[in-house]
Amino acid sequence: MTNFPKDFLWGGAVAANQCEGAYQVDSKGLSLVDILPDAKQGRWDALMHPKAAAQKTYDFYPSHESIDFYHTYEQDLEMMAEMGFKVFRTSISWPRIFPNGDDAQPNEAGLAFYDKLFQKCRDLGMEPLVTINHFDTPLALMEKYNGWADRRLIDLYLRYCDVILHRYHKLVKYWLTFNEINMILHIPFLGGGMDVSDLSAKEALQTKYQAAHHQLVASAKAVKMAHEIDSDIKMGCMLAAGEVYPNTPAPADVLAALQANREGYFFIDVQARGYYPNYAKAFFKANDLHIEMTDADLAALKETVDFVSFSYYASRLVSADPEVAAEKGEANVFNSLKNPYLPTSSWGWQTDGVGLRITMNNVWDRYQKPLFVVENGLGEKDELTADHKVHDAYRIAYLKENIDQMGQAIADGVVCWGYTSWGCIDLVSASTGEMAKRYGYIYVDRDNNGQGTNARYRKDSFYWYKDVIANNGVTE
Ligand code: BGP
Repeated sequence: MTNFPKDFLWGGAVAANQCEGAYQVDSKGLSLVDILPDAKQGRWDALMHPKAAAQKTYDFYPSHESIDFYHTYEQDLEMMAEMGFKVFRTSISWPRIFPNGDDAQPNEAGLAFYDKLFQKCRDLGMEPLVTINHFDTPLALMEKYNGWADRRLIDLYLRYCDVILHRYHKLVKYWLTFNEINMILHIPFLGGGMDVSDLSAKEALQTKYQAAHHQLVASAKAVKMAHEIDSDIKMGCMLAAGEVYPNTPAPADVLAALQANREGYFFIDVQARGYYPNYAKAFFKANDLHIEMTDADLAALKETVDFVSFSYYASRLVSADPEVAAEKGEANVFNSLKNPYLPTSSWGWQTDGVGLRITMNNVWDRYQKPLFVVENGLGEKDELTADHKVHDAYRIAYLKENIDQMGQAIADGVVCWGYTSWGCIDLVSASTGEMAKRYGYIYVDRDNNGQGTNARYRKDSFYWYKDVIANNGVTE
């Protein structure tokens, strides 16, 4: 028995900067991630200190070449179609279209690549689901404007949107304006293309929320633009989600969890409801933040998204007690406390399928807009056997638990359009810059140092997911 509707969109997700490689091919400009150091440093460490990172030189940087999807996309998409994908999520690389972000004309070679990519998806019966900005703002916009801290990024982003929406609207129906928009508060370099490392804590907070406002206005205006270009287009927002639990039933801990959840919901409250929530205004006041917003901005925000998408990997845990809170030990960017009821992955992420059901119910209850689970999965080290197999029972167990809980959420009454598990083909990790942290159903023979044949092999999870799709979500 399946809980999933018959037109449920099953598929997988990648992002341009983590799979395409070809980082300077066909006049592509540099993006933020192109200057980060290699796997050994840990990308998030570098992201906190971009200037330090930029001073280093490396022989090989994984995302420069990645898995070379720019040249292998046809055969890779064919393997995804073999699994039965109905949807394929990827992003457009902004610096392929506007190499410097503010060029007079778009780069035709970059546009031509996505013509072919999206057409190939269509030919294989897959809906492309396209993220407009996934962690790869053109580097030149950081150097010239300090990224989204500057209001002018709104119009530059909208010019880019205007070009790609006009060009691809016949091929692409589903769009996301920004990947994990709330990440701008945690990793401002990656999320906002800006350096706040020299600022005081208060100035940094002010800058991050001002930049967030610029992204929210840009997102709302992009939604309006898309609807005007083609009324069939569905525009979504995208949150790095994961329910935050209180460490104990102490009311202070419950309140701390509520506040931590709001830090992410703040963005979606604006994008799905069309106005700033009162608690955000109270937060700005309490922290003496003065966010410049014009009447025209507030009017623009009224254009809301058609659906709400999110990534979900794990739940989180907070405490109001500063001594307990100091014990945080997770590798996750959110710095969660350790939850003794949950297993921990090799990278310290605490996996929690029930947390997906809780998150889906809460997001649905809050917005009453269709959901799309656009990232979920387990990053692990895989071993390729001599006969080119990968026995990834751990990944199957994770996905089974999460897909079953997603089905339970749908049985609870949540409306969900689809599911694209993350990194359906192995690619470079966003947080660590490694190839070794793998999520795929398809193994790619390339390591952190660029060694390997770059050949593709089907993991055990490939055949498992193919059956899940064929049986519309039955995981037995
Ligand atoms: C999300 C990003 C993705 C992706 C994923 C897994 O935050 O949207 O780009 O990489 O996390 O994270 P990681 O690659 O760090 O394991």
